[in-house]
Amino acid sequence: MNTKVAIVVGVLILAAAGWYVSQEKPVTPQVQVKVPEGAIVVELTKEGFSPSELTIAKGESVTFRTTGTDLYWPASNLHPSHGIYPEFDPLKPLQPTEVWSFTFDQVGEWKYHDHLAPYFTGVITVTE
Ligand SMILES: [Cu+2]
Repeated sequence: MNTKVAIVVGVLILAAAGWYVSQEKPVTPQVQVKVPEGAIVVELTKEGFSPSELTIAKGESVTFRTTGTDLYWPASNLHPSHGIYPEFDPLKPLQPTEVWSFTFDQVGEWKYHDHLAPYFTGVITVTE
């Protein structure tokens, strides 16, 4: 192998490494900043969740957002462990600019609250 070939191979390896490093890593799909089109939305307002009672079909998603400027955190009862439907929990506070969508694949009557203001409560009924 002559020097020219060695240089070309070296440059190609560096280019490939650079490309690999520059690839965007996948972001957590849970948290979005925009409400998906056609989404079923529950809004946290000054008065609490709206609507506070909602019935959906199994497999449908609900997108939570807030009208306020504080962090919020919709999550399954019971507070503080969220053990009744543990997946129904973003596991961290949401920025007021963030929305969070959750797909309900279990039939039932799922009570929830704002983990940061647990006096705000709601219930989502999931039917077959
Ligand atoms: Cu909680």
